[in-house]
Amino acid sequence: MRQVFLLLLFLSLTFLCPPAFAEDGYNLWLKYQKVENENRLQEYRQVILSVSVPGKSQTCRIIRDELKNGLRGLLGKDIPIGNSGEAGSLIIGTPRTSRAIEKMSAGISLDRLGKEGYVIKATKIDGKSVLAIGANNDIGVLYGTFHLLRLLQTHQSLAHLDVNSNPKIQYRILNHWDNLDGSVERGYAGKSLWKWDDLPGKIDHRYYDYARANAFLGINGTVLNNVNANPNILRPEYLKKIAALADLFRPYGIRVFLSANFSSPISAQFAFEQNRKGGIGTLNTSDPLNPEVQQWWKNKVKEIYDLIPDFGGFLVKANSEGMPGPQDYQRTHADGASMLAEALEPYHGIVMWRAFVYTADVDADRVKRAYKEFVPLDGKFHHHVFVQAKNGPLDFQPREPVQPLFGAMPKTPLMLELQITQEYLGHSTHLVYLAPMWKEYLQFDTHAMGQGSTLASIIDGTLEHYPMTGIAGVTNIGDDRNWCGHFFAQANWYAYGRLAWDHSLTSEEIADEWIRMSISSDSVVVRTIRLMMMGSREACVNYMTPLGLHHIMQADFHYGPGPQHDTGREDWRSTYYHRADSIGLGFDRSSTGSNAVSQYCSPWREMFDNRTTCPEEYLLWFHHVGWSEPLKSGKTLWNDLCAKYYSGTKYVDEMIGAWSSLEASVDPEIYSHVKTRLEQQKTDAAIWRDTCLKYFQKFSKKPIINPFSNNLR
Ligand code: BDP
Repeated sequence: MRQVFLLLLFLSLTFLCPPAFAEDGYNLWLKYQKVENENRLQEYRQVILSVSVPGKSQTCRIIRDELKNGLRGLLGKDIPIGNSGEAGSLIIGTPRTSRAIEKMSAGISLDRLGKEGYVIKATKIDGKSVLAIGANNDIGVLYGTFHLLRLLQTHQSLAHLDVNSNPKIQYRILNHWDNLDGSVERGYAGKSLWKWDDLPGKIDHRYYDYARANAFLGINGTVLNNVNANPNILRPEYLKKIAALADLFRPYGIRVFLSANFSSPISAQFAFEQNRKGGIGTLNTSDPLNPEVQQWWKNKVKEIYDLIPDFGGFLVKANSEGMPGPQDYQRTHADGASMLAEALEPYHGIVMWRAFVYTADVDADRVKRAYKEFVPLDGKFHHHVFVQAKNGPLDFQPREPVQPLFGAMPKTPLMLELQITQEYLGHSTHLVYLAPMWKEYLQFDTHAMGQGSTLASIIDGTLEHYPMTGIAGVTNIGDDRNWCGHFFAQANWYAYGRLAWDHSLTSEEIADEWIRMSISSDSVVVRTIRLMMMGSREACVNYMTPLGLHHIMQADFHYGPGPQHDTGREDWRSTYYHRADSIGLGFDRSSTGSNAVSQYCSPWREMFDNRTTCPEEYLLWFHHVGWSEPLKSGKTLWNDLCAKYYSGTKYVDEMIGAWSSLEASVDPEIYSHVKTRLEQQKTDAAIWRDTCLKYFQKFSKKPIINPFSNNLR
């Protein structure tokens, strides 16, 4: 009897009194902790007395479950949730599912909300004060519900609420670089989430939580596999597994896409005989102009849609880093992409064709190659094709100038590819908040159509009126218990999703939301952590690659410094990029150098070209600068370089100090997890600084100066 009592006591303590924090980070932004602010709690309890979510769809069921769970946690009590009738102080639905919403929509038009938008309004229906969430479709209602849960989790007032939200970008996609063997290319958070051996029979509960977390942000598509695509993903046995995931994600508004290998139609036997990479078909070619190849893809696409009626389409890395592509048959990227798009068009599927190409014959300067290959193809792609380009012309470096393709292909919808996983920014060891970096790109004014031609306005279609718009983020998600390895890396997944929905949000706003939902709403905690996060990317640039340096990391692993690394390929070795010599440092891409500046619109072209007007954050990207030349700081290049490296590592010390000051205010498990990683970051940032400075010193022959201690080394 006593044992039973103890067991009951244990169970009630475990399940009825959730800890103040979900210590292991599993719950992401879905923690739904009880609102600590007493005034707010009372306000919420008065406004939300009962909820009505009519509707029979799975999405409506999901909304009811999420609200039941969320409101119980936040309000600390059970709120009745009805699924029919109109009674409720919180009414949620579409004009089709709810008469009250129908009445409300007579006053405010829901038309302009489109398929995914929603309104949240404190209003009167039939003389009764209610809070209403209305949308045209269940998915919009789900997004509106998550918006309300965000407001509650961040303790916002509900009085006079009048929210009108509509995504600025249509395709908001995650790109998983997950391999079929469970490994994740550039993944630093464990193995792949997708348990291929268990699917389709066994469904891991995490798939639901993945879908919830993404729907919370409005992410509406996911590419399940690596761009270095294994053709086997298109075999019937895998398609069944993929269909199981698609079924599960559908009610959350998430469509499934796949990376396709361009050689898929080729038979393995033929490939073997030819000593090339083969596919899963029966043909001996994958030439996009070959009718048999075209038919093979049409059949494959039909097979996919028979299983997954809302399949999104293909992501393709072709003729890049050893991947097969149309150029193997002297065809163009447009030929290859359009052939696939034709097969997908009847089902409304799309192709995301990557512009990450850098064939050496195109130009001696690697960063010019994508532009040179793709701009001449503008207007030649099928209308279901996106060209997907990384934010910079090289490869997700801590800082690059913008990829000049943006603005140069007005007839082709360009999709922006960002990297959430920190391949070049300290993996899941370094605390680096990426929103400020993404904002730097999104707000960059390309001047493609005069002033105001921001990258954001290009990809959201407002500038060039693209018929479809999209953004992709290479995920940092794995099967680690906390999903992202570093607890703070969750903020990058969060920020990507929020910016994909609304790129006008500020990095600070997004950080605030994330901190409040994930760590604490205490104002000192929020302020301290926000400050840590906001400067963390610039610090990373400073201790890795300041002043426009790039690609000087360790070969392959891409974590530590490797200013001398030589992988044998000219355009992969770091000396190719930094060009340190006895005179100075940097790659001359000016009009008298590689002339990469010519790919930018005026006035950037001229500004970048001129050593004195080139923004210093890109200085060594565009210029070879003498060691003793003065910079804007008044210091010589060499001394400024030292100062930047030291300021980067100093920032990590400051983050450690700031984090330590919060020891008593944050969950102990999260505290020590982050503390340990910050200490490692400190060690590794110093290695970056010292390795790079000592290496460059061999050329500059000048003393290393730490401006913060006046030490000479
Ligand atoms: C590079 C990565 C490599 C990817 C490639 C890509 O190092 O693993 O396959 O980009 O984007 O940054 O295709």
